[in-house]
Amino acid sequence: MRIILDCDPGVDDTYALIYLAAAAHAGTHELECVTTTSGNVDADQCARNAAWILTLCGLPIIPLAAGIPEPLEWDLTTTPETHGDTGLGYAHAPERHVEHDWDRLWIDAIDRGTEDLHLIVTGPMTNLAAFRRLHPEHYAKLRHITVMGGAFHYPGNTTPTAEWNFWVDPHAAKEVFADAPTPITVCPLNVTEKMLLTPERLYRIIESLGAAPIAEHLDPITCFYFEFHEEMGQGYQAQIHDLFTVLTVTRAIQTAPQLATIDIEADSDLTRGTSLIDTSHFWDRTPNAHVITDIPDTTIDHAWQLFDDACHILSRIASGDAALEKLRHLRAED
Ligand SMILES: [Ca+2]
Repeated sequence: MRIILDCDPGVDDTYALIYLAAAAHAGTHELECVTTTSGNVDADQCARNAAWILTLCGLPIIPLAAGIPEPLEWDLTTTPETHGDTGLGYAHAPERHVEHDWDRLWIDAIDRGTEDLHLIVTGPMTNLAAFRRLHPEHYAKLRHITVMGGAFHYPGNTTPTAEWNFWVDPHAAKEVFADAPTPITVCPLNVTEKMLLTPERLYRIIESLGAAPIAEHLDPITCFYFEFHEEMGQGYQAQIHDLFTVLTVTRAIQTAPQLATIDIEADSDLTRGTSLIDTSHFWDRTPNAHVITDIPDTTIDHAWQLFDDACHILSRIASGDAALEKLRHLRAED
């Protein structure tokens, strides 16, 4: 499986990047490119953050570019109170040059074939909507798309009814779902909030990361996020939405999505970003989404174990594990 990750790191995006970096090292999945969207912080800062996280995970050469800087119609809102001033809690990525050829990276990946190509969007859907407008023929070729967003018959995390990614750029989400090239897999708050990271889990993860350079930064990155959740009355723990989303794509989390039609309110001040689901054909429209609305707790426990295994891989890479190095050389010769 080849993956494009379009993200806005972001603390929970960071965990998605760590997992995909380990999967790339292990050869189970190929990370084609990482692009960023404005959401938690602006797209350029997200790109600096993603580049730093990938470097700390031993993947400094993944093609990476910042995407569209503003939502389609609403002004950009970022969330320093949730993810810190620069998006990574108490940690700060170094300055670096940022490329902006994000759509070229997507086109190159699509031109290499779309049967095994998965686009994962863990931020607002601005880039995907822009890509539809800019490159409709390539957009139509996408076969596998998974997004983190929405809340269906479930409270929002930004307004009483809206989830953050859909709220930041509701027009982008609305536009994409109105013309989806394939039913899009949707990971809403209903399930992503269950991917709970506790301090105990974090310390186990840091131990598993061992000598991997990301290990020493994960505590300052995550503690800020713990504190935010505690201030919101949710306890000293954190919801790692984007890791859940990536784990469903790689089948580390098995799900039973529901085929449905979804739509997003874009213009209302009151219900901006609210997602609606139609499973009873009220709208008489072609289904445009596979929505995951339930997941057993045991599945979540297993998913954290798999993430822990991924962290062990990064530890082995950092320690110069000979067997993994041989595997990488063999792949390079392919
Ligand atoms: Ca995100």
